[in-house]
Amino acid sequence: MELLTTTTTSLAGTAAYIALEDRYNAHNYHPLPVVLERGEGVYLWDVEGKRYFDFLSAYSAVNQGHCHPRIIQALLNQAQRLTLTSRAFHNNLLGQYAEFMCHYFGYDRMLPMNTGVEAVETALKLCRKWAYKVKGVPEGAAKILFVEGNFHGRTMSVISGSTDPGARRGFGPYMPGIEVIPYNDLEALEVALQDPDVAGFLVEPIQGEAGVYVPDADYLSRAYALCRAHNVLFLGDEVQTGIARTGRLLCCDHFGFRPDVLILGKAISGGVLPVSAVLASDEVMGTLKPGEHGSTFGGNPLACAVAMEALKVVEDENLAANAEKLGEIFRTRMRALQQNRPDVISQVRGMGLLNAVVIKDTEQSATAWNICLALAEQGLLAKPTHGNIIRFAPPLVMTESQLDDCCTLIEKVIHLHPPMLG
Ligand code: IF1
Repeated sequence: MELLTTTTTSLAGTAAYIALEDRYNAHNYHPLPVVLERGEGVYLWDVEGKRYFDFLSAYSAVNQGHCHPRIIQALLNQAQRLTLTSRAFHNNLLGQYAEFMCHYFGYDRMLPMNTGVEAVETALKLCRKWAYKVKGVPEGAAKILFVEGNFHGRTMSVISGSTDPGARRGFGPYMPGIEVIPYNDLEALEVALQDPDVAGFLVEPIQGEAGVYVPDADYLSRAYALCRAHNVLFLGDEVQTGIARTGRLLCCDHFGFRPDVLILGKAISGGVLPVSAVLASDEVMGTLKPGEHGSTFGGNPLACAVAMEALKVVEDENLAANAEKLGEIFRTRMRALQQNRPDVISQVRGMGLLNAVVIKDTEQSATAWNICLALAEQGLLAKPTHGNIIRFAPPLVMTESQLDDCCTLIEKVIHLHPPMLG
């Protein structure tokens, strides 16, 4: 592994791109100072031709690897035929896609949307409709449980249930009918479920943005059983944990159940274009009548073609099994590194190839950020979340040899880190 260094000339190129974005784009992110222009498989190249291993995968949207040839070919073929009709008319792919999705994930019906948060909003609306038309909750009184530390997107409804000040502050007034309970706490859930107006329980199987928090082994299955016992819909947000990321097709598969309402996004399309979906039973999906919900691009032929190919790739290339195998190797290497440098690393956690290394510092410290800068210098891209937690989530097509090289890079950067006191 040759040591990759940023030459002085690249600063001019990179800096110019960053300056242009800084001048004209909203400052709603704080990216690493890297300007990317090409991706292929597990690799990204910046504008100076420097190559990186991608350990963020666009927040788990590029599970199949960047620009997967089969997915790109599906995009190109369909793009030259028909991209969008709106749902005012039928198109020849939506029925095939809906059938494919229902068989692939094991549900009666699918509702196609575009972004992950639109799918979450769709699930919330379905849950309320179901509450009034099936469960018998008085109109306007339905409650939906969220958990502390959640992340479900950036719209007003979901930030109304957020406990992250940065995601929520200054956007009031908030959506009513949302109750937040502690995560990974069955007692708190059981108490909340005593309220007959509770219609749904929204949860990520693993909390990604919060810092890859994996709940107790029996939390999700027992939470599901409690929801069933109280006639409450379990709304599983698998936007980030789904599509083989955690070592099974769905993270809930590790725990032996399927959510009443399954929420998917990101890697459904392999990161090629925004595709999301909600899957549920006839009873739940049947509460929606024509004209009550939709979107301009939801279920467009281009998305249908791309998503079917992207999901076939997941199956054909055994990406879940690969994620399971490589995830074990990664956590073993990182835990050995933690033993070696307990002053720098306080914890390693995750499932499959959704992992986090917690840096032994405060959320406000720049240590994790500086480690990510050093990793970028070495040709590996990762980014901290909530200050001191570095998320490591490469595309699921990574080989064992590539993962070995990446672990060596991470070990090198941590070993070079000065001793941390305290
Ligand atoms: C950002 C991370 C954040 C999600 C889950 C729904 C959505 C997401 C579990 C909404 C989106 C993205 C959004 C992006 C950064 C990234 C993210 F966790 F993946 F890292 F923010 F938490 N449910 N996650 O993770 O999907 O509407 O974005 O398609 O907003 O900063 P979306």
